[in-house]
Amino acid sequence: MAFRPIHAALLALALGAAAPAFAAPSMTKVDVAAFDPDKDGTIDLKEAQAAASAAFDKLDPDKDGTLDAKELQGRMTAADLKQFDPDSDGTLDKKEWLAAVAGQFKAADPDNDGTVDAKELSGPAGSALVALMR
Ligand SMILES: [Ca+2]
Ligand SMILES: [Ca+2]
Ligand SMILES: [Ca+2]
Repeated sequence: MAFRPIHAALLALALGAAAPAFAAPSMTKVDVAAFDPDKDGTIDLKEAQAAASAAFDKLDPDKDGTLDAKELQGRMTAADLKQFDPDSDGTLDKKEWLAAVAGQFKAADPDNDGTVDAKELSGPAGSALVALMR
């Protein structure tokens, strides 16, 4: 998978107001806390999918229940869109979207403990996951 992390600077600005609960000077500005409603310092799949579900609704202004390449706004490459579109209709419905999130979550969790921590979130796979959650 090759999600392109975009608008990282903008996101960092947007998240600037949320004070992190921990000191992590070397990590990316993307903050676990932004996706961590239970505040345990990590993102579990449920939290990731809840955030991604909200992102889906935000990205689907025509509310037809699917995201096309335009609505995805570069969060996913054309190749990835193809990969996560098993019915090949050129769009992602919410089920396909959440399956893509689950796949990316797994990629962002190399230690396989079922959570994405700050360090994992700051890696390339973590950044790609963020692209689906914001
Ligand atoms: Ca959590
Ligand atoms: Ca589809
Ligand atoms: Ca982990």
